[in-house]
Amino acid sequence: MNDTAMQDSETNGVSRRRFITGTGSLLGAAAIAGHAPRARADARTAAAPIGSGAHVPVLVIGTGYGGSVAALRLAEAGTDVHMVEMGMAWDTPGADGKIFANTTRPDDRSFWLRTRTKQPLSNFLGFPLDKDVNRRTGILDAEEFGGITVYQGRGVGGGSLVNGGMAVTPRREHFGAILPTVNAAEMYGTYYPRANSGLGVTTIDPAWFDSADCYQYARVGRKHAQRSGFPFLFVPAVYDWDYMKQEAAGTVPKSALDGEILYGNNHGKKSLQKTYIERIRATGRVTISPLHKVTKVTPAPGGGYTVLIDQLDTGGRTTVTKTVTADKVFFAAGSVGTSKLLVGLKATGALPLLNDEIGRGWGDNGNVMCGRANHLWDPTGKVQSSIPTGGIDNWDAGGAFAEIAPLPTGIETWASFYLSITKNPHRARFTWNAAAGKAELDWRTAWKQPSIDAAKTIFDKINQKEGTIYRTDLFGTYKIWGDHLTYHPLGGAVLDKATDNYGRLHGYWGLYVIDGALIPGNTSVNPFVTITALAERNIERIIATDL
Ligand code: FAE
Repeated sequence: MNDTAMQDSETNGVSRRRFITGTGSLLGAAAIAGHAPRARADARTAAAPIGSGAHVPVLVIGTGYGGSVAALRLAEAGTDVHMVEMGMAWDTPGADGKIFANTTRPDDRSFWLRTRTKQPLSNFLGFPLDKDVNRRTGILDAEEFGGITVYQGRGVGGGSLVNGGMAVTPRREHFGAILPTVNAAEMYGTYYPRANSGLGVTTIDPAWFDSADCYQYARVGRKHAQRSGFPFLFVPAVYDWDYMKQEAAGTVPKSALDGEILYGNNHGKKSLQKTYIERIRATGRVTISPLHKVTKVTPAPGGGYTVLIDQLDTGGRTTVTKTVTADKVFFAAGSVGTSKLLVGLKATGALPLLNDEIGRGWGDNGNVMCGRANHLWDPTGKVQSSIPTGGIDNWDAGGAFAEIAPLPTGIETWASFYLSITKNPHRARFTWNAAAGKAELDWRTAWKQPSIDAAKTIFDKINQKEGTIYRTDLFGTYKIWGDHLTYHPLGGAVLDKATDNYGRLHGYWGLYVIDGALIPGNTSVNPFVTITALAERNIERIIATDL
């Protein structure tokens, strides 16, 4: 059953006090035909999205970290909330009986409206890896701008559906550079702990790490880092370690140990669906409309805001355009989604009073990837857990924090692979191209050079010490650096610039930003814990003063 089919019959009779979501399954037809089991519907779940003409107290655009924190806390405070999500619900198995596709076997579920995959690792041993797929509203968006491809999650749960689950709190001494106008004592005393607890963040058992075959690659990474004098540290994550131990023992279906990650994890990972959104469901005050995309927000004649929403089918086509009103609107569409919406709304006169900071301060969190070719006596293992657990911290000396990442190919590669987060000073800006009717980003490919230089402070030294070389076959032919992408878009509606110090947009009462767009371009580590903690801080103040 897809939510388009259900829309007209149930829209008007829906109580806002029930949790409602469409299935949005790509392979819904197969499920109906009995070729795949349908996920058991939650008792409070019905396949009815928001109806045209509806009025809601609060509308949240997006169901990632910021949006989920806002919806949960508002609902707990007694406010009814409607969440609008352009991606699918991801609650229904496909023809293979699984909700999510495997990273090594991308299919129609894997990419957002593409006819050919665009995998972050495009090549292996020089051979291209991408393949043709049907154009569907899949889970991973590889959104291309002039100088950079920005990877983002699409669906109920946002980036938590596709990300590596690395849940890192930045070192406190770096916080002043990350969010200079936010009280660090409050963040480290209250909001980071609240976020870590809400997300279910834990660290691997070091004894198991030392013995598990699936972390041989990380132990090799640790050994090489330490032999070159770099500190290795365990990176916390949102994976159920007990489940992973059972995967290793062969007693449960495998997920992290079967290479699942980029296109979703069928087991083990505590995505937002299993944490914040599970708690959101329990409040009974929140409804969610998947496959609904907000296109316009403008002041309503009688107060509040008029919101235009396109309902999509799984081919990405608009099936109906809805108009709803909301007293308050939270932009939680992610750094790129929120920035694109806001620059468009300002430029086209829907929200002309937004200030000139809109679209500015966007950064890539200094992401750059590389691989090293190890000696034959340093194998990294056939089975690699897709959840990274270790990092190399050279931030203070070299401006780089490198995750020791897996290459879960299922074969021995003798490769060590890394995602580095670096101190890159460049910031880009979103602007509105009126002729093309779309937002553009002025990032330039050459701006990755400081990130490459920072990563080299670690890996040149390790290569020299180990007598090894960089892999040149992973990102093209004879290309060392994965400098074409980011997984960590940040900024575009920066805190205390485009908004006040709690995310209230300047120029309009009742409009808020509550996602990664608030953070000015870099968090020194992986960003979702900081996005969650900042959202916890801001929503607490907004509930106390604005509702
Ligand atoms: P996000 O989670 O992106 O949620 C925004 C939601 O809004 C999405 O579901 C969109 O589909 C939806 N949306 C956008 N526009 C609209 C619209 N117009 N109407 C309706 N809905 C809309 O935002 N971070 C870490 O900390 N650790 C990691 O290990 C890690 N690994 C990553 C791996 C990958 C492959 C990727 C792509 C990201 C990774 N990240 C990681 C980044 C992390 O997932 C990201 O910073 C957060 O998801 C951003 O949270 P937001 O709440 O800002």
